[in-house]
Amino acid sequence: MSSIANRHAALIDLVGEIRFPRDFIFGSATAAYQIEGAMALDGKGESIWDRFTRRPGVIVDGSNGDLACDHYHLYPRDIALMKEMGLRAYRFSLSWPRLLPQGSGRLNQKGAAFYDRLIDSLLAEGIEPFVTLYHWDLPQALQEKGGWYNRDTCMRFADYAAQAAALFGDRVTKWTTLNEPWTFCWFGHALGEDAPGLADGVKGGVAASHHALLAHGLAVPMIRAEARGAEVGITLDLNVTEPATDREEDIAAAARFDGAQNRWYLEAIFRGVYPEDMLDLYGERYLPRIEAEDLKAISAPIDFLGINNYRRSVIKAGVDLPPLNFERVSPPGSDYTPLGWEIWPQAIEDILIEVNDKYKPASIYITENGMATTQETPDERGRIEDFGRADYYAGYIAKVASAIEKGVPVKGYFAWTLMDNFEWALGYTAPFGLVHVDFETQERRLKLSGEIFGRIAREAPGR
Ligand code: PSG
Repeated sequence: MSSIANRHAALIDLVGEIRFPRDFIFGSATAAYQIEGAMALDGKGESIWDRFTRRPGVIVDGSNGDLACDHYHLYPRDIALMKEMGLRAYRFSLSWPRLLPQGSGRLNQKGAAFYDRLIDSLLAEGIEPFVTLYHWDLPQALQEKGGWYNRDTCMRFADYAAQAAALFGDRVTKWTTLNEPWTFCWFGHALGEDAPGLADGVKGGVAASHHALLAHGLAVPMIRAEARGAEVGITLDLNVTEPATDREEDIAAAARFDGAQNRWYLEAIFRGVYPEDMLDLYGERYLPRIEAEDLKAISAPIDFLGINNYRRSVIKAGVDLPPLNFERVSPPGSDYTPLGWEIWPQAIEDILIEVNDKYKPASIYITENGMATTQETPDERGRIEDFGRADYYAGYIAKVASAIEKGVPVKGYFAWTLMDNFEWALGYTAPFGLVHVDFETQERRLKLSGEIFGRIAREAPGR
């Protein structure tokens, strides 16, 4: 046997041992700005990503999401690919400025009609829609009024959530308010690497985070009121966080990083408090105005927690983002993706167990997990043999199964991502797809990882 055939056989053996409960749901995930294109079509308003990508030098390949995967037109092809893999659910986001071009006020009927077509086509194929309301494309009109620094954005978000729930709640039962508040608040407002491109340090990250959480909390009851039987949740990117050494200053730095990335959101949502150590650390210098009733709203009960997980965080004391003063460490001896993200499947089981032990969410979905490669081109047989990604999925999914066996109520798993797409500041240089996209021709092609993931999705539940 050739070594490729050997690797293939080893993968099939590994996949053949993965078992899930019969009702476990496998799906794929995307986000509006990363795939839709149709940037200014049919009345869509401008988003902060439309604006940000026009700044010279911020996107590594100078690209943007103007066309992306042209999913706005090619969605039937994309649904056919999900069907071919045997996926039972699809997590996608609604573009707020496609529905409400100014962020509030007049509804754009043509935008709503697009999501009607998408949702109806999914349901016709037996694929359950999981809707995310905010995957980072804030209407530019709201940014002009302060965006996530302005408490009014929280009310605008709750109104938008209510309108979306009224439009689609007759067919959609799974609703997620925000995708990864930590990422868009900190990368967009503290570091300036994502839209809206503000480099305001910790003060910016914390202010945006508080308002994003408040927006979530205000939206939860609105969605329930408009969409009968809705199940509502939020997606957080959570990483187990470990100190690089057992030196006291590294342990303290890891606790600060864990406080900023994980506990700030988890404690607020599940316990209605911000962590004491973080309030002390931030103090008046870095904290926004927090009203007495904010944390009550933020801790509105949710039906599920979405977890995005890619890696663990290994942290030592450093100089990044004072007063967090940390540095991320890449442990020697591990394998890394081309983005430098450690491949450490145990991390997904560890975070599931930790979150379940501490916060007891009613149920959990893995809403994203996956890996980037460098750009891939089909081989002479026209195939993309992305063994690295296929191994990654088999390894991580086996650890999710292990968490379930230990009692963690994980109900579904979504691969990031259905197809190669616009990877934010990395443009089109970091493909994450189960499906290859040729951006010259918009041709789609299932990769080996898509075949393997499809096999897991079809065969592992109920094995
Ligand atoms: C997730 C994890 C890290 C950075 C960024 C993200 N990390 O471990 O350093 S963003 C997240 C997002 C989605 C992206 C995807 C891959 O929700 O839109 O395309 O992950 O970066």
